Amino acid sequence: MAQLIGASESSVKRWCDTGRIPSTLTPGGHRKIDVSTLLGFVKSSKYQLVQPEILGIKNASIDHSDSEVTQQIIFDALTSGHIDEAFMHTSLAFIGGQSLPSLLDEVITPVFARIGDEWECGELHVYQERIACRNLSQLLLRLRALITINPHGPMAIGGTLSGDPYELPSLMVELLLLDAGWKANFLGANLPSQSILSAIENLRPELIWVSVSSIDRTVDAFAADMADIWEKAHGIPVIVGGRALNSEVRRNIRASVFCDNMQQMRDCLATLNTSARRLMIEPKDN
Ligand code: B12
Repeated sequence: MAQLIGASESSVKRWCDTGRIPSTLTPGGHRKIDVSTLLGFVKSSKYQLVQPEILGIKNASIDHSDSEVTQQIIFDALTSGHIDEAFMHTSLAFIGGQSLPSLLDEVITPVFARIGDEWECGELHVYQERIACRNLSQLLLRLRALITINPHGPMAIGGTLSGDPYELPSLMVELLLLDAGWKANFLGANLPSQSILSAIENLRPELIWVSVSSIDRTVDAFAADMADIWEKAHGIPVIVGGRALNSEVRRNIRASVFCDNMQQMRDCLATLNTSARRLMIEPKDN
């Protein structure tokens, strides 16, 4: 670690011994630091990775500020099941200064659009798409080690409604909210609206998100579920986003705000902190 970040070995040992860097002792008495912990330390300190090749991953020294290059590497790593490599490169881009919304919108989401396109043309097997999805879920969970979690933050809950199996957007929203200081809780995909209503009652969130990638019924039936959520939310912001939100759906459902991507969500959260209750937007025909 000392060589990796250009610090002295005695400093690293001291940080371990004082608990600044969480570590464990091996039976032989060596201090052992988890890679995620190490990357989290670098992200929150003034240190940089001066010799990233020590991490032992392929192409560690590439320019991670070039989204297309990072996309290609993450695409290869995720579809071939190399989760550690995908995690390291995503972390290196994040540590290098790329914001979380930009990383999610401009690197990871295009990787999945490409996975979908290649699957559609038969260039990628279904199993590769499944592996990539599973790996991305793990990667998003592991990225939590690189952000500062506020255990006392306001509660946010969300997920997708029945008929919508898409989990990845909500995992992204959850991570983004955690990074913004919220105590975020992804309830799950494919949830009956009744279950979301129970969660609102039991968990008393201060924000609700609904991701909408696929609607398997009429817009009216979907809008009725959203109206129940809106009513139960009783003034709490309801943020809705996702690929299936075409203009007809938007016209018919109640939401505080519609977001097309993570950057818009981050902007919206910044507004909410100061004026949570002033963001309410009624459907256009009301
Ligand atoms: C993974 C995947 C699946 C997985 C999902 C697994 C899982 N556990 O999540 C499974 C296997 C379920 C699946 C199934 C199907 N899929 Co699919 N799938 C995909 C794929 C490859 C990635 C989707 C994804 O998660 N992307 C990453 C997310 C983060 O990107 P995103 O959805 O664009 O989200 C961004 C914004 O929309 C926004 N956002 C989204 N939600 C929210 C919420 C909030 C609050 C906010 C603020 C923002 C926000 O922010 C995100 C970041 O910018 C896409 C390809 C693609 N273009 O995305 C195809 C794709 C969507 N699938 C497709 C198809 C055809 C299907 C199936 C019909 C296949 C089949 N024959 O069974 C089924 C339909 C299932 C259903 N009921 O709808 C097509 C859809 C074509 C179309 N025109 O509708 C696509 C486009 C692939 C393709 N190129 O053909 N799929």
